[in-house]
Amino acid sequence: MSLNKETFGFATKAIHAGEEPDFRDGATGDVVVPIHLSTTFARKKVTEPTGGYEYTRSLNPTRKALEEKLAALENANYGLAFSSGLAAESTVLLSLLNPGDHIVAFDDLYGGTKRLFNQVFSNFGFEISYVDATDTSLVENAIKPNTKLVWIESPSNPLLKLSDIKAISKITHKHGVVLVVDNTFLSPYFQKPLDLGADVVVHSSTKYIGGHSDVLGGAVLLDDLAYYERIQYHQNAIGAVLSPFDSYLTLRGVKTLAVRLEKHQQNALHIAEYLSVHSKVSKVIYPGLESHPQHELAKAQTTGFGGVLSFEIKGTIDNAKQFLEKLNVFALAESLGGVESLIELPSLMTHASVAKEVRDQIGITDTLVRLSVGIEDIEDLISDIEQALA
Ligand code: P1T
Repeated sequence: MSLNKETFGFATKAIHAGEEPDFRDGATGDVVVPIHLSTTFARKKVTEPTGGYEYTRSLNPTRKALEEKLAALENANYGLAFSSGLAAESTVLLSLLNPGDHIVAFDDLYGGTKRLFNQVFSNFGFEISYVDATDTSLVENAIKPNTKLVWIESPSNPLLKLSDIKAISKITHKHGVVLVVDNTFLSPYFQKPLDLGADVVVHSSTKYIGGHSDVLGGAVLLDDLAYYERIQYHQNAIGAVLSPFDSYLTLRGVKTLAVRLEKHQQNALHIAEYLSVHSKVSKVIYPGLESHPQHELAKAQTTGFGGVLSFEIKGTIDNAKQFLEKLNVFALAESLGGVESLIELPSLMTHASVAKEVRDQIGITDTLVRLSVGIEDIEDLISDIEQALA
């Protein structure tokens, strides 16, 4: 079977891309790509690696299948799979920047990404400015002669703020700056940043792509050959690669991305509407609600709103803690994007590494709660929230 990446639908690509059965002589025709655990690959001639494979850090058949599948899903020419989202991010930064270069970043980002920028890369001479990227003009105003990269999440973590990817990409292209979009929250099923003008997409594949909270991983997807070669070179040189077994788990998970995300979104919208009229809730943030300030942008640049929502509970941080600890179906845990519902308090958990003044300034209050809505029965999720809020 030969797969035409251009004409197949998303769900077909999620199942088949990168995993065409091998019918060569002596091959078995596996429908599912095998887990190639071998760390090294024998060759008959000194200068001729077998099938291009030498050593698993450089290239592994199971990881390659995943990289091809993820590239097909993001409409990208190239894909690379890493041992975590942060490993993917670090490798992109090390590949595309030099000390002295300046990054313009969205002020609302995953706490671990901010920690990577502020506590690690800033020590090596990288300069970082944070702006509210919901306002495209603030992004342009922050660009300086040494700016090399703009880094955004859309929707952002945990405030679900959107950036206009197409408008920002016009600005970055005008200034010769690389636009990186972290597409973790929507996955390529709901948003394709490369089609909107971004240069590089990164993912924590730990989340929706893996989908089952059992595999840590990251991915980089892009169209530009020169950038791809630089990032691939660094991926091998640094060694932050996804293992063959984790590649297999991710391949297995991503096949159901389309059906999972439809259900995540259906449940999330239901809960967002339920919370919007609850007397103990002061504010609900979900791009699928008309009350979201960027609902129209969400409709224009995405094909769905995702499964994550945040809300503010009335009262104090102790009320918020009590609520979180009373839930039975929602697990009180960091992370998102798995089939099971998770709940957390960003100020004390995922964004605890962001300074309190910064959290206050951007709106991560002590009573802001983030939900990753799973694909359980909606009645059970609502009953759980209802009893805990009561
Ligand atoms: O955890 P890791 O696979 O290294 O990915 C980091 C990362 C990158 N980008 C975004 C948008 C993320 O949300 C994350 C990880 N986030 C969580 C663990 C969390 O609970 O928000």
